[in-house]
Amino acid sequence: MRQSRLLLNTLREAPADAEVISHRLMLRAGYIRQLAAGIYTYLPLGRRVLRKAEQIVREEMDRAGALEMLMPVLQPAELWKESGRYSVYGPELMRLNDRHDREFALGPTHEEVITSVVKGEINSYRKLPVTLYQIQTKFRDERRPRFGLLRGREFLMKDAYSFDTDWEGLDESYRKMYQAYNRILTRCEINFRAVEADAGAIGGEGGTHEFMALADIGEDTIAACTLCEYAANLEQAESKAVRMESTERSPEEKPVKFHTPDIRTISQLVQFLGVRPSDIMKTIVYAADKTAVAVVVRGDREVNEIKVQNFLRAQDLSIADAAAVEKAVGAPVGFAGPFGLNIPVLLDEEVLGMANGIAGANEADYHYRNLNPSRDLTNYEIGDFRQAAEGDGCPRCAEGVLKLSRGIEVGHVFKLGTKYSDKLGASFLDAAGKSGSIIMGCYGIGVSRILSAVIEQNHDANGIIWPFALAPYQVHLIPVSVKDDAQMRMANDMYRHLQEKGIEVLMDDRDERPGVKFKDSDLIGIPLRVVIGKDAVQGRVEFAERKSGLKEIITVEAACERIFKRARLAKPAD
Ligand code: 9G3
Repeated sequence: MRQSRLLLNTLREAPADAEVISHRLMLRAGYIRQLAAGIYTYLPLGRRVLRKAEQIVREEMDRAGALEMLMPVLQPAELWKESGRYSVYGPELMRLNDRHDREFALGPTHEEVITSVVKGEINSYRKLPVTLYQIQTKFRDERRPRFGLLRGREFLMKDAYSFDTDWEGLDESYRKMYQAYNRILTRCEINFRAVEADAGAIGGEGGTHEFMALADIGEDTIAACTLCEYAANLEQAESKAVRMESTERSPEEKPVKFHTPDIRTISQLVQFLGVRPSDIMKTIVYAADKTAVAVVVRGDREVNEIKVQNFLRAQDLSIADAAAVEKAVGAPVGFAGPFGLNIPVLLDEEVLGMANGIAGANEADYHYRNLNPSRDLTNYEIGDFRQAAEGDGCPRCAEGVLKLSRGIEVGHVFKLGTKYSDKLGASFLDAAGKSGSIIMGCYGIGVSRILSAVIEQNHDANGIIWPFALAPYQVHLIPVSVKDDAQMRMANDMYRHLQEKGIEVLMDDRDERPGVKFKDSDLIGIPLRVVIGKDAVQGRVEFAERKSGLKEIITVEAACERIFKRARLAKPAD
């Protein structure tokens, strides 16, 4: 491609509302332009990278035996009503009416559609298992789209769905997709972790994993063990329950109520009593589907609300407001405690091990001390309701500790089970002629989000550093002066020779000052560069690598050889 013919405008500055580097660089380097909040145009360079990402996903899906198809973006509301999700999702589900006033949704995902398709196409075990996938635009009306392609309202997703006759089959389908995801993200040169995750609203009976690209601006937090393979989204992460030795008097003392005027928070209690947070039973009252529930964790812990919500199987969970607390506890916020409380109490397992703990007395301005749960508490349920924290013991191995880091979710795989096939009637007849619901899995990759994740992990002060497999072009060929015949002759010869060998070349044939050319070249991030300058007359060029910063003056032939070698390396091993 001759750059003088390419629609490419680089910008000195990014707009102020572009907060993360990937968003800033994609705008400045002319890869995307915003049409509306969370809605982007891919200019030619951006489209080429997106297509490369798509192609890597497609090749690995095909290699895993999945079959590509394409479903409509426009989905009849009836399907979502049949699955019961039409009312579950609020304004995030973009809805519209057609000319006959019939209700439709713009597809945010395709469980309903694919299940209804498979229902119509498959009803015998002989046609199973099968995994179908598509690469298609999705719509989710995010309340706060941000970070460019990272959280858009219209984005490109690969979504795959597996269909099996039994759970062992689903495990196998899931394993194949899991392996394909490892290959895809490895080929994209993304530094990622597969983490145990929470199935969330999608439901489903089996496991689920998220593929996280490590990045400080990532919205998710990962807890990973320093020694073993354990890694989980913090929403779901477990940690070893730690027994803290109490500094209080010996446990035979009975609970004693004592005056704590206006002392409501953990830190006020610590201040007032000179105890440690871990001596306190932090009690928070929640509204779980409008029912008041008290959750108790040790004072130095946070409640993990996802774990509480999953334990209670509640549709929604929120901290009870002051009035609800007053009503449920008989005291204002800050004086709730598990002792003598007559609403359901969820006790984190660490609290059970506390000796002579301190907790609210469920009476204004009073607390109890010397609480020993196994002796003093009656109606409670034990579970893991705490948020795992940095340095906690790994729940899977003896010595490891958990380290927290941030990640961008680029992939998510789920064992769905029969949630959708039951609802939409997708069943199969087994060898004995018995009918059963097809067992499903679903597997998503944010194809457009990959571009942002890659840039977050591969950039420097001068711009983007594309991995070879994703770069819009493989070589940036830069004649320093387009008015110099020797340089242009060599540049054109090299351009033609490389193209004939199938190398993707962008030649900067603009009549621009060298400084502008090199600044633009660093910004758009093409991995290999050949500069043709005054050494052209001796048949020599400067060969440069964007990532390593390597720069060498070598012959044209040597430069071509380096390029061919790098291109051969990039071909995926079969
Ligand atoms: C909706 C809206 C937003 C959504 C969903 C439905 C997320 C929804 C979860 C999934 C699960 C998997 C197949 C590919 C992999 C992910 N956001 N999810 O179901 F109506 Cl507005 O999409 N789907």
